Amino acid sequence: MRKNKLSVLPALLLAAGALLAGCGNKPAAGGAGAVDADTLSATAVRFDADSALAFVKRQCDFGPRVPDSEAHRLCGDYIAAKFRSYGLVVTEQNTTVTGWDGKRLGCRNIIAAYRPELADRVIVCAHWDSRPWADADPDSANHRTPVMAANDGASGVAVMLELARLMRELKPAVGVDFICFDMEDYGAPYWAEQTDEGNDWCLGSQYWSAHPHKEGYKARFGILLDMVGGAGARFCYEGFSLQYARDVVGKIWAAAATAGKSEFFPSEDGTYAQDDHKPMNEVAGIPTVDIIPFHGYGERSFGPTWHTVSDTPENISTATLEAVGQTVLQVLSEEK
Ligand code: AHN
Ligand code: ZN
Repeated sequence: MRKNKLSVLPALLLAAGALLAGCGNKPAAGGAGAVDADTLSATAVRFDADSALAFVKRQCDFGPRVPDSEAHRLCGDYIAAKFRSYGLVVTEQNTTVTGWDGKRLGCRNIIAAYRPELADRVIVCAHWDSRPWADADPDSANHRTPVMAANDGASGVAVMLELARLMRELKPAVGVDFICFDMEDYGAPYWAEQTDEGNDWCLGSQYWSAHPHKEGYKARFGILLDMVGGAGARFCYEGFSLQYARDVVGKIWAAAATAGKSEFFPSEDGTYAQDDHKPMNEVAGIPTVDIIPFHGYGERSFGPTWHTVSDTPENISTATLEAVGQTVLQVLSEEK
């Protein structure tokens, strides 16, 4: 049986309210920091999903960005240069980590700051590495083939690059740190005989959370973008996000409503994801929400292309990129 660190159980811990309501929790309506969508106006700044799609393709043109590969090095250079071209200040963290397989590998986090001089900051983040093993592919002959990671990697970075391009137009009142985490997806494949409680995933964010790029670093909250370009994606409430950052969930889903994107952001519970937001919440203490698709409980919870060789640019939807990008723009426009 394949190991899956995804909990396939319904969100039992969150069930009290859900049972009463008969369906998912609705923190946007009832949470402590609930925001009334009707009282806020939609930003006039438009997220350009064609531009974001071009950023997805550009990353994939390097090939799968697996650790310790030339594609990984060159794509990291590309991402850093692109953020700099939009006037952001780029800091890199380069360290060495040990993978589940005992390999010592270079780990490179790339942080791009919009207005680094401001004390009030918001984080937008995503992982930029590709999984070296397509171990959820329907064809077992592909299980040791790298994932192209158009959705599971490039999509989050692409949305961040497009947001960075729009910063001079949006002019948010807060500073924004775009963090590209390395080695999220180096978790042990099912054939590895190890039980590391899931600590073999999210290596870059574990490192950053224990060693932020600036002394005494603080942020109001974080938004993690994971697989934000899949066709048919619906972004439901992720369990750890509700547990650690319920008010931020309310803020984001209300912003989605203001932006007219509620079809992509239904007020429903999803599942728990062992993702980069976990160390950000638990170790760095920054309330951070995971925007991650929910395609129902089970093996294909994150969508049909997850950890398969079909995670390619042809399967990216500009409608999904736009829904997420416009929603995050809306959130940033509302921070005062
Ligand atoms: C699981 O919870 C199995 N995965 C969420 C982290 C992840 C892997 N995101 C992308 N790939
Ligand atoms: Zn993955």
